[in-house]
Amino acid sequence: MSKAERSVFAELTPPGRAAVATIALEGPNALELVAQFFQPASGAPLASFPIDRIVFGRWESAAATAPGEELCICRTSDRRFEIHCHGGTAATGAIGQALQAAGAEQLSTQQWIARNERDPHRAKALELLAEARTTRSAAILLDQTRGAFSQAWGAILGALTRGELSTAGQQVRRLLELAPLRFHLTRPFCVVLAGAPNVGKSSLINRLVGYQRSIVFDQPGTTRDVIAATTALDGWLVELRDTAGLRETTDPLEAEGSQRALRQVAEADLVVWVRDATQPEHDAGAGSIRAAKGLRVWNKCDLASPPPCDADADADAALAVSARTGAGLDELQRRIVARLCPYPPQPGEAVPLLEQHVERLVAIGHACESGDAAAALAACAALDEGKRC
Ligand SMILES: Nc1nc2c(ncn2[C@@H]2O[C@H](COP(=O)(O)OP(=O)(O)OP(=O)(O)O)[C@@H](O)[C@H]2O)c(=O)[nH]1
Ligand SMILES: [Mg+2]
Repeated sequence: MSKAERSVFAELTPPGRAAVATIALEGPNALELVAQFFQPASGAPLASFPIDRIVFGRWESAAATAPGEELCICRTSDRRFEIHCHGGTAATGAIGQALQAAGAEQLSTQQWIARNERDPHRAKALELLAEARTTRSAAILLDQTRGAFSQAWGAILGALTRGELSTAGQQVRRLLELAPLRFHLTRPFCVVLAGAPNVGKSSLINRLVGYQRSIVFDQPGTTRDVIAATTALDGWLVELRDTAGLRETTDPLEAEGSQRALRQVAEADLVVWVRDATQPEHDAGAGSIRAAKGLRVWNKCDLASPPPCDADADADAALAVSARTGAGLDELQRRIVARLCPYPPQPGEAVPLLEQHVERLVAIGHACESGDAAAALAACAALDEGKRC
């Protein structure tokens, strides 16, 4: 059989531990390929089942471990099957080996998506979906695979065609507000805990992730290096980074720890600036880095009340917490999420995933702001091109 006529297959689920894995198979001899290895439990021949019927049975091949793999198969079209087997690598590996030995070609998930999906936004969403680690990210990406972006674009084009520039501009602004999320649907936000030594940074990290990730000790200077732990806060992936306490020091090792902490502060999406309510006068001399991206926290509030007011009148009110009792921790999580993602997408809402779409949306937005309807329509048409290319 020539290469052009070969059946192809790919794993649609990501590698790794999971309850279920799915392999898709497509091609002119897909039915014969599957029928070679799969026996329906009912004993009826595979070809006798109608399209879209889920069939339970056993996969027997030389590569499969005796007595074979029990699985479900669904023939989704004349030329196409989905094979749903146990997760992990053993079952998918054995099925893949059997299909390859019988002449099918294995594709990567990306190759499979590129072959089956022409809309680049939907293709990107499918690609990211395989890497989604929270149900929230998966739900947002599923909305994108179901055409959320095409609908949003259609609404913008409709508004422009009717001469409603301000409506179109508003819709574009909302899409651009959500666009930064494209970096965080599969990759975590970076949240750094910083502050003077011994204020309870490591204790707070441990509380937030729910296990003893960082060493806690009643001596300043315990944490020397950057310690990271990934968790999900309200469905958003967040990497929490514990850092060395910041203070003036002549100890070269501690000074290096402080430098590393400051580098983390500069790179963070958000800094949680921790102070000790029992020693409100200690600010580590680092007030200058309590920048706009900082959330301010008074820890050890089980021992002392936080000072009634703070010098930074323009910043958010500092939050009182206790890593020891857990008081204020729910509110801290809520504030972290509110700062990272203040206007989360609603169910079904579009989130731009591709750089070229973001660039074109910026162009439409500029044209709308300057009242240039022709330029806005032209940029919208260019977006349509990009959407279909
Ligand atoms: N009472 C009380 N003690 C706390 C609280 N948080 C931390 N501690 C104690 O404070 C001490 C220092 O805690 P750490 O979490 O190690 O402080 P740190 O900021 O990471 O310290 P460095 O790594 O040295 O910068 C430990 O003895 C903790 O048990 C709290 O909320 N209440
Ligand atoms: Mg520490």
